[in-house]
Amino acid sequence: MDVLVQIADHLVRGDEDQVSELTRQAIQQRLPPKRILDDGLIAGMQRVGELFKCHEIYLPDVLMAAQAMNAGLEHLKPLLIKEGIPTLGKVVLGSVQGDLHDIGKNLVGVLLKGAGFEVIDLGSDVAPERFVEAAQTHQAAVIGMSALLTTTMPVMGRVVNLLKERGLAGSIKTIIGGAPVTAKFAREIGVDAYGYDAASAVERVKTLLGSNAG
Ligand code: B1M
Repeated sequence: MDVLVQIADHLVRGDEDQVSELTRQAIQQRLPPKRILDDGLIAGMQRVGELFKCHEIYLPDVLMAAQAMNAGLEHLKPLLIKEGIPTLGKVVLGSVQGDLHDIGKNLVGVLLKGAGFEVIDLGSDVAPERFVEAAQTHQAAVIGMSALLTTTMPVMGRVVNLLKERGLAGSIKTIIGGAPVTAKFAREIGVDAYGYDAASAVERVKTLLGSNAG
């Protein structure tokens, strides 16, 4: 069986050791890291989401799948980061308040670092004030926010409002993403950019900083 199909299958079963070993094998077979990520790990996690939604698996299973995903990601991270060029700018990154999902946010961080950005990762469950204060302290050009729950998406708007209240909306740019987040929602709350996936987030941040310089 194809190694990527096996990675996805073992991820669904939450088998951390197998996912780790198979990811290592896929790298040894010289499969492109992006393919291992998309067609192995992310494909498996997608299926986990579907099974969870229709109550065929439960929260502990999802947690085990997340651990298996992280085990695979550990092998891929160095390849995705490659040799980052010295910093293109600083990005403060986090999952918004109330949201503990961090796998997608971590991937965005890995690819941003790989593209040469310095990433200040605030982790998950990050309050609006923390985003804004960290961006000021680190003199970051961009705040990146991730949300996986429809209930936590409104926190993103609170960060935008806080930046406006403090007169920072022009100098600190914002980008959002996460499974339930859409370009329409991004426009509605007035962020500067929306990233559909981790790779497009990097492109958007580059554009944001390019337009900043101009
Ligand atoms: Co939860 N969960 N979860 N969960 N979980 C979802 C999100 C859900 C859709 C599952 C479902 O019902 N089908 C559902 C949300 C429903 C909704 O709001 N509409 C859900 C729920 C309900 C919950 C709980 C409430 C369950 C409960 O307790 N009853 C609970 C909430 C906890 C909390 O946050 N307060 C919960 C808990 C958990 C775990 C802790 C068990 C675990 C998270 C572990 C962790 O992250 N450390 C978990 C997981 C793993 C999932 C699913 C299965 C997978 C998420 C994931 O990691 N995907 C998820 C179902 C799904 O999304 N299919 C689900 C892989 C990841 C690479 O993709 O994060 O989308 P993603 O990131 C992508 C893009 O979205 C984008 O790039 C990434 C790479 O391409 N992106 C950005 C992400 N952030 C970005 C930021 C950017 C730009 C792009 O710019 C800054």
